[in-house]
Amino acid sequence: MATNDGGLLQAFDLGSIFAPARAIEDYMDQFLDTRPLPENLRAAIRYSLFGGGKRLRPILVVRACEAVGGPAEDAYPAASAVEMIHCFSLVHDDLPAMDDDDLRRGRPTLHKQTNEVMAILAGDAMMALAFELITSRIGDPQLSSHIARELSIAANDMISGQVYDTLPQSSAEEDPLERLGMIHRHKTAALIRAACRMGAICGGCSVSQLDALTRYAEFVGLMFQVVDDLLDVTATTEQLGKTAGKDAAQAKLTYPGLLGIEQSREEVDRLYREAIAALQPLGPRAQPLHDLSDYMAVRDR
Ligand code: GRG
Repeated sequence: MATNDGGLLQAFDLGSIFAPARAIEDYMDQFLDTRPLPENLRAAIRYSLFGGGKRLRPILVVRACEAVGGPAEDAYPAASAVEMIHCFSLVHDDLPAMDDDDLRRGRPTLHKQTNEVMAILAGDAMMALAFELITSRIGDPQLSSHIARELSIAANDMISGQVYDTLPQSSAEEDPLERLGMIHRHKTAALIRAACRMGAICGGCSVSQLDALTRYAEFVGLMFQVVDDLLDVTATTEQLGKTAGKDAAQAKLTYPGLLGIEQSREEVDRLYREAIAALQPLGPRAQPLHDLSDYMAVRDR
């Protein structure tokens, strides 16, 4: 049983929600072994990919595929590719020119463990590998190009979100809450949205199923980042495995900064309820996605 202060009270079994994570790690591992890479680059990629992430995005791919009646295995290439893009973004986000962080997933960031050049190149390589994986492992050319398109659009949205966040061109009149929503929808929610859409597409979804899962993803994607903002204020560095209190230290625009902690929790609650409502048309096969939103609302790291 888990709860948060926003009034959600849900039961979920974390072990079973995340059970496919191991198979996806094996899939990435085996794919990486087939690639002719310099050994130091391979080691750097491995350090980033197998560094203890929660695997939320690949699990969303698999669970969305199952929610429309597809087999989990059909989602593994897209699930692996989205995790590679995610790891790429974390490695680059941690660089001195970006967030300048020393700690990630409870360990030194990649540029601290190796050096900046290697971290830049390992990030670049993970981006390219993600698309190589999709185009070489999804046999149906139409499906493969559809998945590559979904992921490339999301990766570009993520980059735009990082630009909105760190290199703003905004005017003083812009509503800060709207600006924050735009940053988060691009920087964080776009990849979560792509994860759900790719899973649905791999599972052979109908248009209405894709619409429902897109709506679900947009709510949980934003909710994930509001929770992330809250954790930055309320959790410890040890708990998060990354430096806590960073947003305030860098004077970042955040939900707790704009709305306060209580109202941010209410926003989590609202987004959670909208996400659950969006799942309704999918029926009982969407229960794991329901459970995942429970976890995402109350996670503590
Ligand atoms: C690589 C496409 C690309 C873009 C580079 C650096 C950058 C541009 C974008 C930053 C994107 C970013 C780091 C967004 C933050 C999203 C976020 C809260 C990530 C943490 O996700 P978790 O908690 O991490 O799922 P784990 O470690 O569990 O995998």
